[in-house]
Amino acid sequence: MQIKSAEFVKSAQHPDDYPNDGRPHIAVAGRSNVGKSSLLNMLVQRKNLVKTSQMPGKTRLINFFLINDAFYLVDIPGFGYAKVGREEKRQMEDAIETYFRKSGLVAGMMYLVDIRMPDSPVDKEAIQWLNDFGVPMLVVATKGDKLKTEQTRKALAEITKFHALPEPPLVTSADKKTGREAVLEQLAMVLESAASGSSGAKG
Ligand SMILES: Nc1nc2c(ncn2[C@@H]2O[C@H](COP(=O)(O)OP(=O)(O)OP(=O)(O)O)[C@@H](O)[C@H]2O)c(=O)[nH]1
Ligand SMILES: [Mg+2]
Repeated sequence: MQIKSAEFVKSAQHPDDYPNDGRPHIAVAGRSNVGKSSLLNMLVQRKNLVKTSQMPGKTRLINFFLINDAFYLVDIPGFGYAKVGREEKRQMEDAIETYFRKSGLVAGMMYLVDIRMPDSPVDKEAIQWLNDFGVPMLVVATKGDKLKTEQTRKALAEITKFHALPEPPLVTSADKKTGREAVLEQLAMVLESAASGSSGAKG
């Protein structure tokens, strides 16, 4: 898949404000600070389309980006940010759940895991919770530049086992700009199966 255009559409908190124009959504979720915004920028080859944070937990709203005038990439607030209060956490989870459960909007999701945290309980809980929404999930490892080849091999095996994934995650690095083609290829497949009406591989 080629990225020909990418534009920020809006930030939204209320389900009524989510884009609902028939174009499919691909949601990007993961722990706070895992590199969601950085990966999105890498995918669309723009330095600052999506704001990245020095301060984790900055992205509190759901942010929608229109790609190729054809589908939305959606930056979901990060999970597990310690400084979010209980009430705010509940509100964010409600917003995310409503988003995923709004029928037909979300064709697929990418769940990002930091390659240096192969067995994070926050990820485990989030992946199980998100899987219940019945949207096809692609797990992608971020910050691949942080590990050497042998460590990477070990980490991938551990992530696959810990989260009981059907296959090892793709490895990306927003710093080194690697893994882009493989991720886009997978997204194209998800979009294709959504367009052809089959909901793709469940879970
Ligand atoms: N070395 C390295 N650092 C990365 C990579 N991707 C992101 N980072 C760094 O990780 C930090 C968080 O990146 P973001 O892209 O803002 O992460 P996020 O998941 O969007 O964070 P929140 O929106 O706060 O949940 C920043 O300091 C990035 O520069 C990567 O591939 N390699
Ligand atoms: Mg972010």
